[in-house]
Amino acid sequence: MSQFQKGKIVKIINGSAIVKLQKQKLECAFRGKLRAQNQTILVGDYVECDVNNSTIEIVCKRENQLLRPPIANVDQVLIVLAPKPKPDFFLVDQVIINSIQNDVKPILILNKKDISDEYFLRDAKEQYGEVVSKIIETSFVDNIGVNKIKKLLKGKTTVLIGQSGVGKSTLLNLICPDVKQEVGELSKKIERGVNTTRSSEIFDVISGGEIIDTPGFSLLSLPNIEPSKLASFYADIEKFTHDCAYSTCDHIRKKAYECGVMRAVENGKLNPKRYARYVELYNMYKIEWAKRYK
Ligand SMILES: Nc1nc2c(ncn2[C@@H]2O[C@H](COP(=O)(O)OP(=O)(O)O)[C@@H](O)[C@H]2O)c(=O)[nH]1
Ligand SMILES: [Mg+2]
Ligand SMILES: [Zn+2]
Repeated sequence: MSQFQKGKIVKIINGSAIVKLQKQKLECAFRGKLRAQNQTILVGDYVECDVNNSTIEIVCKRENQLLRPPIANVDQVLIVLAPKPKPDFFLVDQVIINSIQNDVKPILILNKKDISDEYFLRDAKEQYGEVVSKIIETSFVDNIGVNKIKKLLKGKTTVLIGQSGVGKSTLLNLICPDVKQEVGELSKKIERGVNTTRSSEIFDVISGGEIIDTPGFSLLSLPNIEPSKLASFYADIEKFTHDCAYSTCDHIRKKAYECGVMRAVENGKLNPKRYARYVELYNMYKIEWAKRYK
């Protein structure tokens, strides 16, 4: 077998990386040359290793890269929501924006169907039906919808995202043979600080594909977007922007006859909660954007 082999970084730990090669996993050091070039190395990167010396020699070109969490070569993100803990839709919106910006497909999982009421399911579908590429209802404790997820994961690299307590570990334990994660109550976990210490790791899915568990969703911060471009990351809003009187319309505090987006809210064609959060995020982005020049 050749001394040099291609592989994929599945985990990074203090200056070295676990690389998945064809037949084994190997802990490798980053070669000095890579450090000198200031080359960043991310979980998900394809690399060439010198297996005799356990070093990473080359980092291959990336297809794409998520910034937060920092992961390379991602096909899709699974965003898990549940009726409990209470969904943070503002974070969901931002994860979706982050995905679209990086050419990654967002998929929404509505978990804990066993304890969901009609309102939770309808509300989530009304908000995100036109925005994500799929919505799947699941119950990980009752094994409902898990096969649908397995099918979606086959042959893909998927990032798993969701607030603490929605059921991510429960899913991983069901579909990843190498995973035995602790499942538990939100409050206990925060006390132990589990979510703040863990780093991202890629796992093999039993039926094919790879899934990446990410530590905490609250770490996500604003991607760098010009405020005037923000609406283009909202599929549900963007389609009404063609009806605005001015091409520079920001869809905020306009008279309804000037703005197609505000008319759509008034006519019940655009979800008012999605729109209200757009306004909030727009204002945050405006402040961030202005700071760039200071
Ligand atoms: N009722 C119900 N509880 C679930 C479901 N999936 C996970 N849980 C529970 O939710 C809690 C948090 O699950 P966990 O997998 O640790 O969530 P994580 O923080 O996202 O990894 C645990 O008590 C799980 O047993 C589900 O489909 N229905
Ligand atoms: Mg967990
Ligand atoms: Zn407008």
